[in-house]
Amino acid sequence: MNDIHADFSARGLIHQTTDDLAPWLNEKPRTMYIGFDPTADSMHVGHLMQVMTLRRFQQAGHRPIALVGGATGMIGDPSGKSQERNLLTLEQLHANTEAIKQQMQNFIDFDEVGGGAVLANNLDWMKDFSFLEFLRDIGKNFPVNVMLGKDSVKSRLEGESGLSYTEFSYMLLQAYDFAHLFQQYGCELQVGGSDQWGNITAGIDLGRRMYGASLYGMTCPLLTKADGTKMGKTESGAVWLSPERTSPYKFYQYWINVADDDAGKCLRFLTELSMDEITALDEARESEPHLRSSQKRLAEELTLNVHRQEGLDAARKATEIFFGSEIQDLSDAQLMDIFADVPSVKASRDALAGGEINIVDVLVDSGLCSSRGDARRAIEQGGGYVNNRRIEAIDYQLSPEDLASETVIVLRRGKKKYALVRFES
Ligand code: 383
Repeated sequence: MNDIHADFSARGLIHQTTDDLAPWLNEKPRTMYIGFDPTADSMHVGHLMQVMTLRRFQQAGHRPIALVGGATGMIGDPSGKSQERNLLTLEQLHANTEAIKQQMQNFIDFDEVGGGAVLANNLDWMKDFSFLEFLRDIGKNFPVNVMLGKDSVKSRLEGESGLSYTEFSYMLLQAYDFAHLFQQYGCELQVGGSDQWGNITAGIDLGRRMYGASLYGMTCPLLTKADGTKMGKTESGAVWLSPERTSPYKFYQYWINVADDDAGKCLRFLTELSMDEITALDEARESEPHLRSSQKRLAEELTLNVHRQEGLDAARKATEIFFGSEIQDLSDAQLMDIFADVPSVKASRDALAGGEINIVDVLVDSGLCSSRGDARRAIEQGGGYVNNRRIEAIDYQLSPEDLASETVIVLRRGKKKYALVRFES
């Protein structure tokens, strides 16, 4: 068993703990859990950090439980949320739960025989609980004054939107999970982001009252940028782990563009690179920042981990294309992903098949050149490209063989100005 506590502290992964966990963790293999509510059909970068935490425990010889909150997802955790949430439909929740369970298996090995990792769903033990039973057996253990003192509740009562009885009750469900997992699996530690402290300590109290158990809690810092905003957010929303929501290329690009000030934290929190390698990268960021070796390493490592070799290859290929390498054999979807912000024009497929489309005309029609004279000069000076291949002749006629994907030809003028021509019948 590795000294996981030492590794966590070296990485800055420990925000708060209930006790000094080092001797306890180093004594023998322990069972611990982290919960994830199925609020969407994919996890995002904030979740990835915690999935990696589970994986670090597993690799150090402990037993992780990944809990997907089929029941808690029906309610919605008020922790860290300034407003009451909308309820998801049962169909949505079911689909989301299945999707997240599936994703979880890419990171944690649940097949290990005998005492291996567990994938649990709290709906399994909550669905048969009656309301009266729950109030009598669980609710009785919760002093309301203590509940009112939790940050998740206090901040809502102080804010404008208040909170419903339903969200107020959320912490009882999460607390009961911890007690239940202790009973069923001997789980003694719950981990989460710092937003989860109140729920975790609620579970520790409940475990003591119900079973006389000594339970432990640990929180990790939230993954934020140097400016205090959340890491893993773009103008168009979260950076997701599912390739349908965030393509491997976009995912890769996100990490390539991380600021120097944030790169060290990302390497520590999200990757399994050794601390030696990470400190060497820290030094390289100081001495040769222009090489962006941290960002490259981060993007490679995370894309490989989340999207496998295939996703990393696609992301690399797309990046090379963006920087000018020849484009061929892509799908429309891949092209649109790489050139999402590039203007496009429509043209006739029949005209393409008939060899009726001249390079000079299409450079003008696409808006890349202001006139036929301008287009001719661009080509003569070596600045006219089809699919990143230089076109030498001003009488070049486009043909279906020039299609880079099902329906698209990519035009370029000079170093960086792109336009897409979509051929529709
Ligand atoms: C549900 C039942 C449990 C234990 C935990 C839960 C979920 C928990 C929660 N977690 C967040 C989520 O689901 O809401 N109440 O989106 C996030 N986590 C982790 C981590 C984090 C938290 O899944 O800080 C970020 O990812 O704890 O916001 O018995």
